[in-house]
Amino acid sequence: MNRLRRILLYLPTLVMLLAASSAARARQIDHTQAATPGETPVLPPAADFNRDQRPDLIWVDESNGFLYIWSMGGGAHGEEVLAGHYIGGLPAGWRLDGWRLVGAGDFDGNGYSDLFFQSDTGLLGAWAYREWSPGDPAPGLGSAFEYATSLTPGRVSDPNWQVRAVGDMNHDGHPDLIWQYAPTGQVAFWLMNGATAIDYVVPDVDAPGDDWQIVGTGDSNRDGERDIFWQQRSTGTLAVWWMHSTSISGASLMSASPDRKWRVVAVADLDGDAYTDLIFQHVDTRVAAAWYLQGNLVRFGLTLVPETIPVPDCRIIGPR
Ligand SMILES: [Ca+2]
Ligand SMILES: [Ca+2]
Ligand SMILES: [Ca+2]
Ligand SMILES: [Ca+2]
Repeated sequence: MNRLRRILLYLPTLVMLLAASSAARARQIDHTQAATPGETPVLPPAADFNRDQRPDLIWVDESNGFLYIWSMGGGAHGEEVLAGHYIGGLPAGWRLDGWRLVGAGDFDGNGYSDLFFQSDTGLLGAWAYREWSPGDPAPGLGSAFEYATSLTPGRVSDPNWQVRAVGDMNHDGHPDLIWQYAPTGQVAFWLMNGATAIDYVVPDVDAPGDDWQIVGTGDSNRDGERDIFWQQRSTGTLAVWWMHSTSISGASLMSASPDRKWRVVAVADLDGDAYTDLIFQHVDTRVAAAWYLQGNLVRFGLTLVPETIPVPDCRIIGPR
């Protein structure tokens, strides 16, 4: 890589750092804003299979591709698991092709959370869920797998384009795809109508480099606009892009960042204060924890209850 290109790639990181220092001053004001637990979140949970308006966390057992949820919402801050459910398994063929879950959202508009997948070869698909009925697995879940479909277009020719998060950016009720180009970190959006992409947007900002990964989307500042959360892989450093639809209106580092072994694995508003929170899992111990956010301020952190499940190949993979 030539020197100029290297400098260009790292510029956005500098911009993020500079933005962070001014945001750190603004944070003094943010401190005075108390969160309001119990207030109805502006954005509905991306994954809410039992439709209790509280977020679910999605697990995969990598040994067999089975998917499970933790229905969250217990404890003082929603850190406690209320119930766990099996929600489906990746078909063998899909597993062979290296499919991975890339996000959740109600793509067909039936009021039930659905799942989005991408394969290592660039194929794109979704699973639709419907109301649970007698005879379906997982009684008590409230949802049942209905059908799998390809998205349109059904693939990207370069699998380095990876869906990193799913969420409705442009307020039309359809969850959109948030992409990154792995080698450069370049961001792009596919605006969806159900399972069909009807437009794409590349935000007017330099690519942040391959070390900065989008780890999820949610509302960081409670303005009803969906924001984008970042983690730098090599350091664990956290950042946020505040968005207005698909335009970036601001960027900041978070007031704290974890050790790089704590990976953000899901993004959801656990305590229902309408500020989206970050869920981490430790790479080695698999312990899961949450940081409760308000803008770029990390208010406090808790380990989830239980803090993990004792199955070696299980890890949290969403929603993001
Ligand atoms: Ca649905
Ligand atoms: Ca949309
Ligand atoms: Ca926002
Ligand atoms: Ca919250």
